[in-house]
Amino acid sequence: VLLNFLDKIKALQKNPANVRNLCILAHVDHGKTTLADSLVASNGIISSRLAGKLRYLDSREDEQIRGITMKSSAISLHYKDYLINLIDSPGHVDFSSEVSTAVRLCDGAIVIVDAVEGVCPQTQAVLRQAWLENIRPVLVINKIDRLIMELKLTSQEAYTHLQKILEQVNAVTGSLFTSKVLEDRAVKEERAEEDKEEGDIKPAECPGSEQVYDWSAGLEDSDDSQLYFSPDQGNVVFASAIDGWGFSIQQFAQIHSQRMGIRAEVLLKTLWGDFYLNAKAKKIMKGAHAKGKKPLFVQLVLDNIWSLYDAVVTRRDKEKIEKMMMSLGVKVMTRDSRHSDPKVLLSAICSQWLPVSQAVLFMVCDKLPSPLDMTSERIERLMSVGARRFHSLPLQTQELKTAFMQCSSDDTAPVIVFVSKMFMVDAKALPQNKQSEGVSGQMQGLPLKAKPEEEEEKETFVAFARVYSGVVRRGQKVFVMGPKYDPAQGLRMVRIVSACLPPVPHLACCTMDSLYLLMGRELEELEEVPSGNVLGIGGLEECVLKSATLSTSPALPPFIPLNFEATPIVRVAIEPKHPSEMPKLVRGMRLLNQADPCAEVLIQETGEHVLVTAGEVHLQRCLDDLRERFAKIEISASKPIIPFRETVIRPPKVDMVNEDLGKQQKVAVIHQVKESDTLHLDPSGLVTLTTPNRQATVGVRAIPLPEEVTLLLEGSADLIRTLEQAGQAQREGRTLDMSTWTLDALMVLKSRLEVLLQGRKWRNAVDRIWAFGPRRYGPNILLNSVEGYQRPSVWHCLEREKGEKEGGAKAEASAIRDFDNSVVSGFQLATLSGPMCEEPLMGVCFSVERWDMNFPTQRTHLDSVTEKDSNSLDASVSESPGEAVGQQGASGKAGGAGETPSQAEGAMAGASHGRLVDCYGPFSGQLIAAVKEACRHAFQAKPQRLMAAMYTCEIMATAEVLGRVYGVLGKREGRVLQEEMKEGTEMFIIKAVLPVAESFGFADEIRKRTSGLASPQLVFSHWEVISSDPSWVPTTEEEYLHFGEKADSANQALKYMNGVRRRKGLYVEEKIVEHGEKQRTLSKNK
Ligand SMILES: Nc1nc2c(ncn2[C@@H]2O[C@H](COP(=O)(O)OP(=O)(O)OP(=O)(O)O)[C@@H](O)[C@H]2O)c(=O)[nH]1
Ligand SMILES: [Mg+2]
Repeated sequence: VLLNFLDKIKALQKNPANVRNLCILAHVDHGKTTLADSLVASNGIISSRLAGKLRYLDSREDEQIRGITMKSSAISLHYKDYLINLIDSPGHVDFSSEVSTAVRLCDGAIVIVDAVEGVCPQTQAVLRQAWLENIRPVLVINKIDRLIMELKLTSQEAYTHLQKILEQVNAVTGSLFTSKVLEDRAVKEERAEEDKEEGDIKPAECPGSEQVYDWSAGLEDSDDSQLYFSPDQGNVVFASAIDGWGFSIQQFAQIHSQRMGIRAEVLLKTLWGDFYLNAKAKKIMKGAHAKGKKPLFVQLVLDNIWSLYDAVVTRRDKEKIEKMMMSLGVKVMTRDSRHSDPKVLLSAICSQWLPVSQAVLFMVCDKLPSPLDMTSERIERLMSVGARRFHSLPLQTQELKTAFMQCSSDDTAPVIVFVSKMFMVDAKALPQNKQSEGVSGQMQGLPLKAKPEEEEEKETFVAFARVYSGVVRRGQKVFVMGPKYDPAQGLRMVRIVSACLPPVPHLACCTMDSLYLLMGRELEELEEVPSGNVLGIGGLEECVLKSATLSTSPALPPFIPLNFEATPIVRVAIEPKHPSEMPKLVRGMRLLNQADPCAEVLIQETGEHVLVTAGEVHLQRCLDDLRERFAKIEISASKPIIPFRETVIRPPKVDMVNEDLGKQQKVAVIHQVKESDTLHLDPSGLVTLTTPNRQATVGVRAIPLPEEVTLLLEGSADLIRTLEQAGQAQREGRTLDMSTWTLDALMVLKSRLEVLLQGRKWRNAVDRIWAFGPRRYGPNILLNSVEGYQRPSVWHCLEREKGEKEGGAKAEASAIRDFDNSVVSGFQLATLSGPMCEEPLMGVCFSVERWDMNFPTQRTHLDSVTEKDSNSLDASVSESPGEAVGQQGASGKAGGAGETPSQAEGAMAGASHGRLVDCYGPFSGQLIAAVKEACRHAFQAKPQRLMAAMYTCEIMATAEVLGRVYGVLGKREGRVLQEEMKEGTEMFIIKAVLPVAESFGFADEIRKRTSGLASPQLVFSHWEVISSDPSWVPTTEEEYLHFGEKADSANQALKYMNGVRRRKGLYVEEKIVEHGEKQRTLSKNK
């Protein structure tokens, strides 16, 4: 049977017009895997009696136990002469990266919405993901049985309810569409502009061509009729996946047109909507609502279903059931009709009468695009990595677009494949190994690689991939394009795939050892896979980490990176139970890193192995995987490491007990900075510091950035990174070809900053921005306020991009200009880890107000230190901590970060040959250290605060448990933002924010306290200043009464800060306050 099946699938694969690559998307628990079961059962892979109970695609044990899906998995099915490559995806936020891996490989999606819960946060998220990847969705409104059995709605009420749900979903799509139209318009404008620049054909000369010139077209002209979900469009199915039924109104239109003698087309238009049947006149009329009539949908559709449930489940009326079965033409087995659970009979009847698989599969084949329908817009987007524009790619690269569009399986067509993730399978489960098993035990050593037969070699990686062009054959060699590969460069150096490549940056060559058909838990071996199909590829683990672009043509650029919605934020340190097993842990973590799209694995400077995950559930899964699959050892994980940010605020006006502070506060703060002969602090907060060799003095002041500015900087990180790259390119004499869109976005960013930074203090500030940091794009600013020091601002490269003349060539070579980069580096280090607990800074502006250089002898070789040299220094400083520590690795210790300048010193010492070497080391190093220290002290001269990472969550709960939900939230420092009744239900929706630090076990606690009624999903939202001052101690009688001697009951910030310091092995001051009043003015640091 299976062989037949396989042959059939292989034959279908060859006809891309009849291939549908699609994924199932929804909020958690809305019934994706249950629906997938029905579709799988329709192919006889599992029995239809088990459909919905088995959850076949949840192949992991923990998926079955927890009842949630944790990974995307694919299965190929046939329906009529169509091939359906179906991917089930998880709905839990923690696994949203798995959704991204699924969506990328598809052309369409089934979006499921629970009929009771309606549109939930993840529903919106997946709709947005579908939009971003340009794939077309169809809708399934599932769990309609709950409206009957749980909410006990009448058919009429249910109809109103369903209408509302449809409105909600369409509202989300509508807003996505609007923003997209606006974006499209921007692109059109860009094109029009480009054409103008090139000075080619005028509009009048090409009346027939596309209306490129009609770019004034706004929303009103855009065709959105295909866009919305509407039953009469055939893109909505109503279903109860668990009871096995589902229908679209086409089916009912057909049924009733025969029975009632009304044309099917008429019924199709009127079955959904405000129409009713006028029995006397034998006519369908409009205005059911106004006239108080039953809408057709209720009368002809819902009433049938309602009475079936009533007869079978509620009243168990044997006679009635018999009659209904007769009229529906349904026969059931006696063991079903006699079953003690009426649901068994119900689903036996329903799955014959209105089989959900037929309704869904028909809709999918009818409404979703085939691989041949790839739009040129989608292809251009896939190929336009970074800020590059498609039209600036090499011609050969642009020509590949045709290959995508043709989706040809000709031998001449270039092979184009995208791998969206790597997943691990037990080597024993691979088909080639299964066969050998039967023959003899000796054969087992043969398969795969000729490595010694070891325990560890039992698992291999398979790539989750899709062919976009050409035929993929077993044993074929392909290029592997790294994310930074530049086809222009590659084309100059290589032509064809061969084993011995010249060293092209970011390009490798790999052999596809084996090809598989993905069948859920099983894999079937294939010899070749034609264009347009989803497949598994073995043998890539050496050259593909998580995702990759493969091709036989070096002209192909890497696809744009997957769009991940979740931010990995929960980090734990991991240790083997037995220290000797460290190597196994290291190997296991490496495998985990490869197998999980969003988990990050890093080794901190302290030697700790750190795992960063998207949330608690994800963390648990990663730990289980490490224990059972990847490391196969016992491990222990630290408590989650919570990230914090450090910032300064304006001096507060009142203290902890709301008393006016007057001048005292200032004194208390300033005493944190210890003055010495090289360090001076003036009462306004300006810190001046001189290098040990006394050749340079810098004066720095820390200023809190307005909150909106911090937010804007944080949200624009990618843009700022592009700006930085452009600046870098410019300094190296190259140009980065940025798209008009990016340029415009940067101009907008600049002008928004100008608007937000108003007032005397910020005069011309935006043009004086020297750098952003940490890592050159973080949410802190270095400001050039040095009188008489001219340097180009960070926006300099924009002006040039816009075609304006460079102002006055290079800034005149001044003695201090050479050391510009040392100042920036010092700032980068200072913002990477702050003085409170070595966490990154956020929302701080360091204004350099003084920078004096005082060289003992006039240096004549000044000009020999070229721009290039200082740039290479800069690269080593900005990149190495980022790379080694990973995205959020900034929690690393100062010691680790401090290593970087010493490398930098090396580079600089080489560059500045002949410079005097004094006993304090190279001068640039001294300057970096001085700037860093000055920034730290300037920071300490201001009131300091910790910032906590915050989650938002939406909790759905019934009125009875609402109080308990608030109780749990309150205990964990959560804050309710909004509470409202979900329309048409008894449920309340509570929107709240909650510090990540207090979130562990939150979901479990809520679930327990509400007996499983409310289950929140936590999503990282933003950073928030903790209002309490960590350096505060009670001093007055009243404060003692309020907070107790040590004040630790109240000072959450201090508790967090000391927690972090302890973890990092930093000095933690344990306070013994004896005489409060005296204590207050003592230095707190030492
Ligand atoms: N009443 C009712 N329950 C359903 C229906 N479909 C699914 N369920 C139940 O809903 C729960 C979740 O179903 P799943 O199919 O695992 O949901 P899912 O969308 O795959 O969940 P995740 O993959 O974790 O996001 C299970 O307990 C199902 O039995 C339905 O049509 N009616
Ligand atoms: Mg599922």
